[in-house]
Amino acid sequence: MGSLGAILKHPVDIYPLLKLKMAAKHAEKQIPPEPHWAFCYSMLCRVSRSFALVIQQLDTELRNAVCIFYLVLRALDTVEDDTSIPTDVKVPILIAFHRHIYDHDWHFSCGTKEYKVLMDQFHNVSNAFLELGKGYQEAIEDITKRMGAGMAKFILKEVESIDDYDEYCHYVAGLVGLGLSKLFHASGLEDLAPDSLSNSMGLFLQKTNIIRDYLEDINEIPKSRMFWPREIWSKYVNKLEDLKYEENSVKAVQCLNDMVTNALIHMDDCLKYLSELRDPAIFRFCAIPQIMAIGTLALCHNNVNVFRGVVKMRRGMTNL
Ligand code: D9A
Repeated sequence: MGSLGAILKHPVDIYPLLKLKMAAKHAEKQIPPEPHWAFCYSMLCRVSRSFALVIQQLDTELRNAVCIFYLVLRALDTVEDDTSIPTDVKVPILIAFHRHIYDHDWHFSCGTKEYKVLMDQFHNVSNAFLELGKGYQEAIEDITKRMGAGMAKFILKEVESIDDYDEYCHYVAGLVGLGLSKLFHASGLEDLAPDSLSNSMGLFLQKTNIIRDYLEDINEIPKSRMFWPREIWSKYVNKLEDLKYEENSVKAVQCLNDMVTNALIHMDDCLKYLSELRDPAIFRFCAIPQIMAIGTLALCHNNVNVFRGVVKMRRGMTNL
């Protein structure tokens, strides 16, 4: 269905959609005029669909820092995900990434499509990074360093126990929560949130994605790594891929519900985190992804279609 058809089927979406579009138009005028900033914001739109709209909520200075943080993390992800890079090449890049962002002309070609453009033109991101305030730079550097080291560790290690699952999610998502809390603090708009609450913000989003993307990940060629912890799925099946076969539907749904329950543990912390924010723009920026995640979990819960095809919420704003 075309996007206009999708909207007309849900007329109550029209007003909020228009409001968002107008806010986005206004926000566009605040983008710094230099070409490296234009590159960063156009990359953000190409790689992130709804995140690009959500980020428009923020004050200009903080928004620039979050935009660069997001692109640095995406670049790090691109290196981690590229299965064609040999481990002995990949690991040193991940570990040194936090230093590459200070280098005006560092780049490493990898990834595909828009990610390849991001990697090839990475100097635009480092040049924009170097224009951020010191407080923002230090927060981004610290998180990039810890995340790169964590990713390197998990290249050789599989997610077996629930502790491994939480540890992996901490590196790739919990640290994003910690970093954003530091950026909010550096802007002077918020107190520094406790690390454990910031961590939960990331874990809740990441675990929701891992649950939703089961089929996409298990069917990927070349075979991608799986993140459902053995400690959970082994209670129901002998091999993780057995969950997708029709004869195991009952077990699969029980396992799915177990995974959903595990993700819901973080809800308490997320609500606490959100309740302590002061700035309304920062609140919306943080709350929107959480609300999408709750909706996605509700959709996945007890739903065998997670193992049959994509279970995705309708995203009115995505294709406009
Ligand atoms: C976020 Cl800077 C993410 N991740 C998200 C998006 O939200 C979080 C990556 C980089 C940054 C931020 C996010 C937003 C607000 C507050 C947060 C926070 O913490 C306090 O992160 C914890 O998913 C990726 C991780 C989960 C790995 C952290 C939201 C997002 N949504 C997708 C939609 C989708 O279906 O994946 O990116 C999108 O817009 O494409």
